[in-house]
Amino acid sequence: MKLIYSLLILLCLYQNVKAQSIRKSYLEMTEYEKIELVDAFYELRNGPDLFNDLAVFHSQFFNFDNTIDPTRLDLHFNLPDEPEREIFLAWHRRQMFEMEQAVQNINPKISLGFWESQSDQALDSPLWNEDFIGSFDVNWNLRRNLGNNGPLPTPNELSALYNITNFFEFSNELERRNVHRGAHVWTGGAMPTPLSPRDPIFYLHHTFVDFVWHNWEETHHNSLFLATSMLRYDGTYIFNGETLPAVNPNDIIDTRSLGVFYGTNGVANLNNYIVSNTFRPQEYFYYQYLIEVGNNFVVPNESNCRIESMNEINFLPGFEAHAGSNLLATIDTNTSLQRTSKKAREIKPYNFDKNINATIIWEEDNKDDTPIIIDTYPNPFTEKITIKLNKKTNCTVGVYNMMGGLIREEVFENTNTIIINNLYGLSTGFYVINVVDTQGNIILAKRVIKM
Ligand SMILES: [Cu+2]
Repeated sequence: MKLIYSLLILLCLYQNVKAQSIRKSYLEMTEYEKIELVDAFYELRNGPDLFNDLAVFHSQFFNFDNTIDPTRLDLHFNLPDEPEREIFLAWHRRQMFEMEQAVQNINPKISLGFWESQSDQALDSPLWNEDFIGSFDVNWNLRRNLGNNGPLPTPNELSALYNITNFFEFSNELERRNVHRGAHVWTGGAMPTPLSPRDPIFYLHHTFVDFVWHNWEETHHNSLFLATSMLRYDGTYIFNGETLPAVNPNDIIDTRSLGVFYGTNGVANLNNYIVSNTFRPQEYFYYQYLIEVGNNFVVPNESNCRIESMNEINFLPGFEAHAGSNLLATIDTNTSLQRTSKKAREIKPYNFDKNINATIIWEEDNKDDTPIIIDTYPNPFTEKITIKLNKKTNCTVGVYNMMGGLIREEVFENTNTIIINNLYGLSTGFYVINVVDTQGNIILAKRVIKM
């Protein structure tokens, strides 16, 4: 066990230390971390109940039929039809952060752990132990039905995602297929319903989805949302007396913007980050294995940061701690003690209201080649409109008014860029563009606005 560091400055410790996080597989969490995470979940459930608040919000805005109210946004399945509304990955990232902050208000050392569902599929996996996530099933009346409703993803399904280069295609494939869908349907109970955030496994699953997006982005550097605001995180939502800040989804494409890092296979790299204490008076990074700090990890003057491992912390070239910064690096020897869970567990089950039975209609997992729209612009349009598809196709494009009247029809051959010109003459308002394949099936329908 060695500890190498260029600077170790011990200064004030805030009384209420709060963390940023190194997230890891729950299999890499210490017993202490697991017990404390479970306890924090019980404490949150006992009130004010963030689980219920997130679940109710998530179900209210789950997937809204926006032909009824085109101004209203929703959280899921906007792709491939309406990329300008797409916020699935960013919204759930911010949701994980909200839950993690709530957990850290209870214990600043704890972060969310993730469930790698492409490899961890046994019914007797430690994930479902009564001391861990198994504990909630009966106590919270979640009615899980492990393994009976659909498959978890295969390792190949996961690696196929990493090979996609277009962001919207990646997001769409991730959301609709088994890497995301699998854990929802496989777990059963609340998980395949819009109230899924009531089940703690939701957070271990969506932290995994977030980890997959993080890995993809680190490779492709290609994430971009057309939407600039998000429900709940639009600066108006109040939970427990606090107004949640407005978040532009494009501002959280890098997990570092939230102070979040991922450790895997025994190594956590802290890099390209400036400690700012934006969220926390002390940023606290804990990982029981090797932590390597370098490559533009900066602790500026007057900032406050704590890095803690049970084994080894390496400060590498590129790491900077400026004069006047408060940096504490420690090897933790206490948390290997097996703590007995507090479990101040007043059992407070959910009422199994009818919402919980409103099962999500998951798309069939057909691997067909239906093209998807990756961009439509401008929208609103004035003179012409361009539709970019993810692949070349033969198709007929029809422009319809809202009464269903056909206004324009054009045939396109072997193209992924559809341009419809000379639209000056249309009156302002909504129109629908249909893209029809050579068999006459509508493969895309898209609502657009004439200005
Ligand atoms: Cu969701």
